[in-house]
Amino acid sequence: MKKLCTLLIIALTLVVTSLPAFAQYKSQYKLSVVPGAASGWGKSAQYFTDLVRERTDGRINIKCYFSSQLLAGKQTSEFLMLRNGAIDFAMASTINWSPQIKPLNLTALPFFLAMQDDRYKALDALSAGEAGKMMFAAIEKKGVKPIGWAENGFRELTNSKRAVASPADIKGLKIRVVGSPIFIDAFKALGANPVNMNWAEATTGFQQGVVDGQENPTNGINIPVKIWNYHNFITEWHYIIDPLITGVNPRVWKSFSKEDQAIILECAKEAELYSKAISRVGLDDGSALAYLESINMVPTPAAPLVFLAEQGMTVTKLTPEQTKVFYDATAGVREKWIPIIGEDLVNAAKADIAASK
Ligand code: X2X
Repeated sequence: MKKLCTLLIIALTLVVTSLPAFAQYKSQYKLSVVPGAASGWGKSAQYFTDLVRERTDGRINIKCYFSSQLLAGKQTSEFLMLRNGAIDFAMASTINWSPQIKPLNLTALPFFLAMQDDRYKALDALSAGEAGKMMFAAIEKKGVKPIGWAENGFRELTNSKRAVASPADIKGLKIRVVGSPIFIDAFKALGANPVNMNWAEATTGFQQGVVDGQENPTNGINIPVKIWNYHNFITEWHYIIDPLITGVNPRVWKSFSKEDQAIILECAKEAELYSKAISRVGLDDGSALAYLESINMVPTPAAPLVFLAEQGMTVTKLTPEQTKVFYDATAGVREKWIPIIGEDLVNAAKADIAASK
């Protein structure tokens, strides 16, 4: 009997010590997404988590929670919940984290990227460059591990009242914006009447006519939510962009083996390519479509502006001269926000963009 017990203990010890590190992994991890599953952002998060599950042979099983489910609808509390471990992962907009991390307002500086020759190239240069490193360092310092970029998209204005091609046209319009202060400043500078509203309540607000308009990306949000059901006018003004950041709670990140961390980073990189492509298709120089064809994942519609016109929307595309009028009208907003974001970061972004030309 004693012998049997000893053998059993030896056997058990052997089993326990030979168990790989993933024995301590959770059976499921939670990833937060603010908009719905049908958004480009939702699809990007699903793409990322599917890849991770597949490449780790199911060791890391991440479930996407869409529509701000984990946030009780309050999107600007996401960063704090991820930091304190209530959430394990998030694919998050810089906009929703910017109340806690001021440098993330960089890409929300009105018309800063819209004024560049190639706004996508400029964005890629800054996110892959020194500015991107500084933004990631700021996130890490505040207690979340950033592991990759993705993209919601350049944000375009829609409204139910009239075509907007100049600041005079937007004057007096009630526009729903996210609860991040730079938006209030930008829309006030244009003479509009900005109203804070969580995305979770926004479509009901559009339906009830509580606001006249809103701003969100064409491919990523406006088409998936069928914005033409509420608004007949869209202005492609590219005034800001919200890149997305995939982030992990640092304790969760440390619990993964080095090998699994490497796999997750690789999946985040591929999700970035996919996410950028679905956000840009039909709106860039054709690179996005070429990439989606190469991975056999071309979405419909692939020509978003034609599609929106077919749904009855009046599409106004600003000329560089018209963009410049908006740029000048928001000079005070950039002046106020550059010191809050950090002069160093803004200069680093300008240098990254200049070096990419
Ligand atoms: O609230 C929005 O407009 C959305 C869904 O784009 C963000 O979360 C930034």
